[in-house]
Amino acid sequence: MKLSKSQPELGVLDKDPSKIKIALVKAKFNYDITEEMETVAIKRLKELGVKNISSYEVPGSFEIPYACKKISKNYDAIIAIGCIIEGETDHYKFISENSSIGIQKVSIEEEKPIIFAVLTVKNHDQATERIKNAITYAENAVEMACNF
Ligand code: DLZ
Repeated sequence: MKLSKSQPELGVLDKDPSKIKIALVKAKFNYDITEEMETVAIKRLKELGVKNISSYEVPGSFEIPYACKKISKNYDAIIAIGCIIEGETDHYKFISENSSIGIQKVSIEEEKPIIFAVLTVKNHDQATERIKNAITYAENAVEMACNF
């Protein structure tokens, strides 16, 4: 079976990736997943020629928008990394809603690309399967930082 790729390859970039500054804001909650996503994203950023990479940690995905707002002026793009796993209560709903809406709000307000690398999944296996998505998130950050 031929698998279709959901996204085309990285296109033409208007700026040299070695000149851009990228920050990663990573939630520590579900650390085994988010730490691995950070490693994968940084590896891909370096492959694409990004030299200036900074990392920040926050307790959970709920805190990501605030941290992004505080640091946004210093970077060309931010990758917001989190992992929200559905639990037995409604807590995950409030965290995922506020994290996603908050990240988009800060992105528009600050006119700064913030890549939504927050996984919202039903269980740990689903999260593990999606760690590799961090490759695409790194590419998205470079494309947005270089072209906008
Ligand atoms: C409290 C909480 C819960 C239950 N689940 C998650 C989760 O699955 N993923 C995540 O990133 N954070 C979770 N948190 C922590 C909240 O994001 C936040 O850090 C706390 O509610 C403190 O504000």
